[in-house]
Amino acid sequence: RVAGAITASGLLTVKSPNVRVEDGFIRSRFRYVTVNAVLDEEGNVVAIPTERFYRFKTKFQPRKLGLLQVGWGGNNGSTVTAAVVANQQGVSWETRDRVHLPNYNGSLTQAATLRVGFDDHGRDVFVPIKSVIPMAEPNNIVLGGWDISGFNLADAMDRAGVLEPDLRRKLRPHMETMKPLPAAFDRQFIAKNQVPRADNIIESQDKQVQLDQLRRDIRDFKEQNGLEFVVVVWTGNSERYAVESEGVNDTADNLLSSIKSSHQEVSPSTLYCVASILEGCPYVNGSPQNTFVPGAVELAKKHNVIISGDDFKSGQTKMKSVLADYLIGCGVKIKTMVTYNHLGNNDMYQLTDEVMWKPKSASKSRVIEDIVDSNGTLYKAGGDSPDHVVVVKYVPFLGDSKRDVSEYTSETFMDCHYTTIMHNECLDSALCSPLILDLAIFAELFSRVLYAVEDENGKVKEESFSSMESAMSVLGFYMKIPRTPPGEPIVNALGRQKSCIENLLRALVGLEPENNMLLETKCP
Ligand code: NAI
Ligand code: DG6
Repeated sequence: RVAGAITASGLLTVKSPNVRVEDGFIRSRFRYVTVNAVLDEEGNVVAIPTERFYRFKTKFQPRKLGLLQVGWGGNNGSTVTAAVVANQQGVSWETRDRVHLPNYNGSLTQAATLRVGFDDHGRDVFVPIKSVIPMAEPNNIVLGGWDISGFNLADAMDRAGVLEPDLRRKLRPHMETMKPLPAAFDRQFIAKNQVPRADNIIESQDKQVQLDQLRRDIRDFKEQNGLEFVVVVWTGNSERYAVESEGVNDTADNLLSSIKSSHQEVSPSTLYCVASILEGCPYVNGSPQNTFVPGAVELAKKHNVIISGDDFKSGQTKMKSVLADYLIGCGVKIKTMVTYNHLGNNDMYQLTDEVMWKPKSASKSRVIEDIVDSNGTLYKAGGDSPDHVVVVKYVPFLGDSKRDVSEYTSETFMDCHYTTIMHNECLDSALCSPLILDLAIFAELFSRVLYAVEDENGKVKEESFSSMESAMSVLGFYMKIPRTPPGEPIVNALGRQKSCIENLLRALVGLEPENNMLLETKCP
C-alpha cells in the first residue's frame, strides 16, 4: 500500500450493473436500507431493517442555466456577479502581498471533493463533487436580476466594497452594462432605512400587475439569452413576516386571488416566488421571512417546482451546526451558547429595525433543536435545552466584514466545565456567494432527476417515474431553517446534511452510500 491520497479531475465513470447511460439519461438502481425503530411494551427499541429499491433517471446533460437574483445590486448579488465575470474572463488582481487568480473556493460543487474508494495501491481516491455527475458550470451561468436600487452592477460592486479595488477596476467595463430590472416593492415589508434606495421599482402598486411583469421578466431573460432553465434566488433584504390567515394565503387558489385583489399581506418576496413557480423555475429563499406561505408551498407542489429555504446558513450558524453536533454527539452537554455578530453592511443596517430583526432572530436561534433532541441521555425531554442567546450589532466601520464571537459552556465528565470560545472574521458576502451558485447548480441538477420505486417483482413502469418532492430538503445544507416535505424531520447537523447530498449524488450514479467503515483494511 502507498501512503497518501489523490484527487482526480474529469468526470467519474461508474462500472456497475447498477448504472447505465441510455437515451440521454443516467439510469441507476439503488438499494435503500432504512430501519423501522419501534418501542416495545417495556420501552426497549426494536429495530427492523427494511429495504426498497429505487430507480433514478437523470437527464445526462445540464441545461443552459440562468440565475436571476432578487436583490442583484446588493452585496451578495454583486459579489456573485463579479466572481463569475472574473472567472469567465480570467481576471487576476494585485494586493500588497501577491497576484490573485479567480476561483470558486467556498463552493461545495466546485471546490469540495467526495471519496470514491481505494486505488490499486491502497490510496484514497477523491473526485471534485462537480465530477460525480454532469452539473452546470458556474462560468456558463447567465446572470440577471431585480433590485429596488437602479445602480448598475459595477457601481453596486463598488458600493458593496467587498472585493479589492484593483479587481473592481478591472471588472468595471464588464459590469457597468448590467442593470437590475425594476423590482416589486412594498414599503410595508422593508425597514424605513431602505426606502431611499428604492429608485428602480415597477410603477404599478397593483400586485397582479407586478406578478405579470415579473413573469414577463423571467420569460424575456430566458428568451434573450437562449436559456433552457432558470433558477431564481432571493438575496434581497430580509422582510417582515407576512400575516398568515385563512382565505388569504392558506391555499394556492386563495393566494392567487389575494394577489389579484392586491391584498396587503402578500409580500414582494411571495410575488417573486409565485412568478418563478408559474414559470417553472426553482425558487430559493435566502432570507428568513415566510415567503413560503402555505399557498405558495401548495402551488410549488402542484407545478412540480423546487423550492428551498429559508435563510442562507453561511457563517456563525453553520459553525453552530458543526460545533453543537460535535459536542453533543460526543456526550458533552452544552449548557449555554452565547453568540454575537457585528458588522456594518446594508443587510445589518436593515436589521437594526426591530420588526425586520424578528425573523432573522428566529432563524439564527433555532439551528440546534434536532441535535439536542437526538440525545435524550443528556437532555431530558421538555426543558433543559441550552440557553441560546443571539445578539447582533450594526458597526458601520466594519462594512461587510462579519465578526462572530461565540462562547459555548458545557458540562462534561463528572460535571467538569468545558468552555469553548471562538472568534471568526470573514466578509459576509464571501461566505454567502458560493452558496448562491451551488444552490442554482443543484436546483438545476435535482430538477433533472426522476425516481420510481420497484414493485415486489423488481419492476418499474416507465410512466411511474416522477420528480422528487418540491420542498428540496437535500439543499438544507445551505439553509438555517431547512424546508422539508411533509413528515420529514428537519436536520440541522452539517455533517448529516453533507452526507445526504453526497449519498444522493452517489445513488444517482449507482454507487452505494459512503459508510466510512474501511473494512477492506480493518478486516482484510
Ligand atoms: P444587501 O442589503 O447588500 O442586498 C440586498 C439587496 O436587495 C439590496 O440591493 C436591496 O436594494 C435589494 N432589495 C430589497 N428589497 C427588494 C425587492 N423587493 N426586490 C428586489 N430587490 C430588493 O444584503 P446582502 O448582504 O446582499 O444580503 C442579502 C440577503 O441575504 C439578506 O436578506 C441577508 O439577510 C441574507 N443572508 C445573507 C447572508 C450572508 O452571509 N451574506 C447569510 C444569510 C442570509
Ligand atoms: C447578522 O448576523 C447578519 C446576518 O444577515 C448574517 O450575516 C446572516 O444571517 C448569516 O448568518 P450566520 O449566522 O450564518 O453567520
